[in-house]
Amino acid sequence: MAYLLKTMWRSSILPPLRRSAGTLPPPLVYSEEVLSAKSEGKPIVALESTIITHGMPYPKNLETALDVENIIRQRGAVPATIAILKGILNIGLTEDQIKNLAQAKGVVKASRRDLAPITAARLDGATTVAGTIVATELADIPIFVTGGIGGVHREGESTLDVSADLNELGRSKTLVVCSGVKSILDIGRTLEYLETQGVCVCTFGQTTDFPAFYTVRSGFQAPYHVGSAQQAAEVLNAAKKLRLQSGIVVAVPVPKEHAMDELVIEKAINDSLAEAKKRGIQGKEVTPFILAAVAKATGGASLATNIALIKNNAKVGADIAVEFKKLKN
Ligand code: PSU
Ligand code: MN
Repeated sequence: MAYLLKTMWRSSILPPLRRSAGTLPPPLVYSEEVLSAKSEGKPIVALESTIITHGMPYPKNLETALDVENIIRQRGAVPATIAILKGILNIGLTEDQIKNLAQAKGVVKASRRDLAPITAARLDGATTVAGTIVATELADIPIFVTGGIGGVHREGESTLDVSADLNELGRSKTLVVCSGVKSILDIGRTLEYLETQGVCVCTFGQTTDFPAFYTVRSGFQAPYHVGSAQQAAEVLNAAKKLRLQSGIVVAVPVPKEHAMDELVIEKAINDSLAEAKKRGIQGKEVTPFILAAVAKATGGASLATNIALIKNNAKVGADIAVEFKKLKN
């Protein structure tokens, strides 16, 4: 094991990491594109991979993953899709690696608690928001784009089903761009929990109306809003200077023309939640099950909304990364 880690360290020419004597560097591999972006000081945007393997069906998952990467490139930043391949944490994937992942069976959904066993057993793992944040901290990539983060599930006060994404946000320096929290979750309690964790939640735009993923408004308020990518970058910069070690959520509402009808989505979610309960779906299976059931119940409309919002988030995230680089931090 020690030998493997040493060889990987040399072969991937990692940038220097602060480490104490006697500890090994983390087993990371950078894609060529991300490695040169790092050495040239270009802005980088991290992307998760659970959305590819567990969040969307093939081939839409593949098309979306590649489109999102290209949007980030067009805005002047470099995408780094993150996944574990044969036990190695990959920061940036090639097009072929994304193609394989999009069709692979048996890829493990990898949150923080799954990272060590997947690495030890040399398995493939698709990182959730929490898993991806662990990687972005190791790779020093402060900006990460996704569709939606996990949260407190409905009835979470009795099931204790609270996504590890929220704790990870509480202990990381990452800024996550998303479209808020889906109403498959308890949005109010999710915001309360983020507050407890010290996560700075900002909406992107002129109001503090917190978005509900498929729809523009959830009925809940975020404590802050940022009016531009530059302002978001300034908040990230201030957090860095203050050495807060806790995360920021930038919640971007889905563009109006792609938003779903509130009643249609609420009914689809309620039916899907009832079905999940009836079937006894539990633990990490809950979110993927409900996402698929909602997509089916809406005849694919929810999937189209999901794709539209993540593409829009990619634009915002890339712009924030570009602005963040301009700041003398
Ligand atoms: N929400 C989505 N699509 C997704 C997920 C959430 O719209 O693919 C994934 C993300 O990877 C997120 C994870 O981090 O689900 C949360 O899972 P859980 O609730 O089991 O923590
Ligand atoms: Mn859960």
